[in-house]
Amino acid sequence: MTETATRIEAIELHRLDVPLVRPFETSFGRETAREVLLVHVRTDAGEGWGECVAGRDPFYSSEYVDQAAAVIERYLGPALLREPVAGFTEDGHVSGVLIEDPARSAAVWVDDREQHDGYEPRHRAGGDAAASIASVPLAASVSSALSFVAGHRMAKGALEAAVLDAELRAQGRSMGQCFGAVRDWVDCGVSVGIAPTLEELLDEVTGYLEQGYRRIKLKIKPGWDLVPVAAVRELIGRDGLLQVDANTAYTADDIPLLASLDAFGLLLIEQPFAEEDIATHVRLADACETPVCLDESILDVATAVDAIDRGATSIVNIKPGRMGGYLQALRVHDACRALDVPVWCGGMLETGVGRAANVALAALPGFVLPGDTSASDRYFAEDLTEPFVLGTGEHRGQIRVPDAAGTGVTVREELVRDWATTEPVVIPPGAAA
Ligand code: NPQ
Ligand code: MG
Repeated sequence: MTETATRIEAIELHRLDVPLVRPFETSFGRETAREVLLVHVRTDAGEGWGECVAGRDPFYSSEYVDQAAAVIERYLGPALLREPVAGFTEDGHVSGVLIEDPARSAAVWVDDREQHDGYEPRHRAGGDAAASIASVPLAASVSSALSFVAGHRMAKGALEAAVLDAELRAQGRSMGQCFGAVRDWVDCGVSVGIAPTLEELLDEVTGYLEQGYRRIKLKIKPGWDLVPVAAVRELIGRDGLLQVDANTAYTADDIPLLASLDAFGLLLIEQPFAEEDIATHVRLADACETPVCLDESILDVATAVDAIDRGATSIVNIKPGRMGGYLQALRVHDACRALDVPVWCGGMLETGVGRAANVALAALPGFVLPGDTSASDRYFAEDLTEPFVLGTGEHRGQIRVPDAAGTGVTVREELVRDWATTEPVVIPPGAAA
């Protein structure tokens, strides 16, 4: 095995159904199982796994899992299997990789020497996306190799995550090391779905508080907002960290109602209006004290910086899958940090594969609010990897950042087989596109 991955040799897609421990209801729908798409890649230096965050239906975002699998199979996968991969010369030697930062229109040319110098992430403070990206040239080449396809960020992000896992495993480095993690444990919050009754909501929240979660996020929608928020605020007390997420369920007419949430001392209001509607988020931010936080609207570093500049968001929810991958998420983190905008790590009901990488990301210095990085058992009775569990004692309400190579977790391949809904798809090299 060589230490440097220079070529993607094979790509396999696995589709499975993982039952949820309880239904999860949001303003856009009700889930009882997670339809998971896993990408398994083989490089010349070893294998890696990535998880696609797209849901079963195009409700949270336009992307959904059948479509993600199709676009990978038809366009993205074959493009990655074509040789040579960008950034590598004919003989497979690393020649350099162009790293673009759309926020600043800057481009950094990273040469051989920088990539091979003993790279010691613990020696920098964290929050240096360019250095992180330069250290994984194969993963860094994925987004440019796939840029010929418009959109489909979640599909692209799954491929990049798998390549990143493979490349880091070959280097013997963890995601936390690569990203510039500054802590070994991260603070965990929990996202609480819309409940059938107020009583059931309070029971569920009580259970999470007993488990140690450090922050509660309530899903809201018109007709399920002021009353549940008031009740949960009363339950958890004045000092409990509480925020809400509307998943685009409101319109400009609701600005007065949303502003009345100021009475409940929320950390933030997440994405009340449509993904494309930055202007109405600006109006709400001007009309209320509670910080407005965008989720669905933030597609990359450029949209993040723009939304911040326009006053639409003063806190950013970072979801790597929604942004096309962890490397773009690092850029968003750095840009927000430079602008003094707090960020936190969102969640997409990931299995251990995606959760591991999220927890590593959440260990960066700009992640100053607890994430939706809940324990595995918040969603699944059995996870696809060793489960993530909340710590105890001083680590109550926290999850430990994996420190083994790559994601640091092992995919239980027998479960991938047992829970499969279709045969694995092997991407043939040199297909369409
Ligand atoms: C959010 N997540 O922050 C998302 C929404 C979400 C933890 O609240 C399948 C696929 C089900 C994606 C449910 C949390 C989903 C999903 C909710 C995303 O907006
Ligand atoms: Mg959200």
